[in-house]
Amino acid sequence: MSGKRTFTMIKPDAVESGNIGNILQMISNAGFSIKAMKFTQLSEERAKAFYAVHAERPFYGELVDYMSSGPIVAAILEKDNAVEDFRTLIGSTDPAEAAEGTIRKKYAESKGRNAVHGSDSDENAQIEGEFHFDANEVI
Ligand code: DAT
Ligand code: MG
Repeated sequence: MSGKRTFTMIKPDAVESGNIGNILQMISNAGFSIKAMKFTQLSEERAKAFYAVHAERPFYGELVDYMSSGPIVAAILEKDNAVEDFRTLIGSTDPAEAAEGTIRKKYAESKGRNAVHGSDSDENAQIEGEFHFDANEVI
């Protein structure tokens, strides 16, 4: 049985391009409800920790610099089959490969600056949500 919650970030490129509202509208239209949300900025240390699973990848330094370069919106979302359905809504990592109508197809600039994060498993949704929110900040 798949879980009901996932974790997302609207990344610095999408905040900078003025698309917070458009992306939240797409998330709402797709049937997700917001259980926690904050406008914040990751320090370099926090970005390193969040993406520690990618520490050995060649793009890690670039990813950490980018994700700490400007404000983000972090949120916990709820819907049946949340993790899988949210990955479908955001589309492929590289917007050039993302399906029509997906958030990344519409708003991402590149594979690195790709507008949104979506958790890849129920376990990571839990871990990533707890990284950003204390229990009393979650509905
Ligand atoms: P996703 O965000 O689709 O789960 P991922 O977990 O493989 O993708 O990678 C995490 C982030 O790292 C991704 O959103 C953008 C960045 N990234 C991945 N592959 C990259 C690459 N080849 N070049 C630059 N950035 C990359
Ligand atoms: Mg991922």
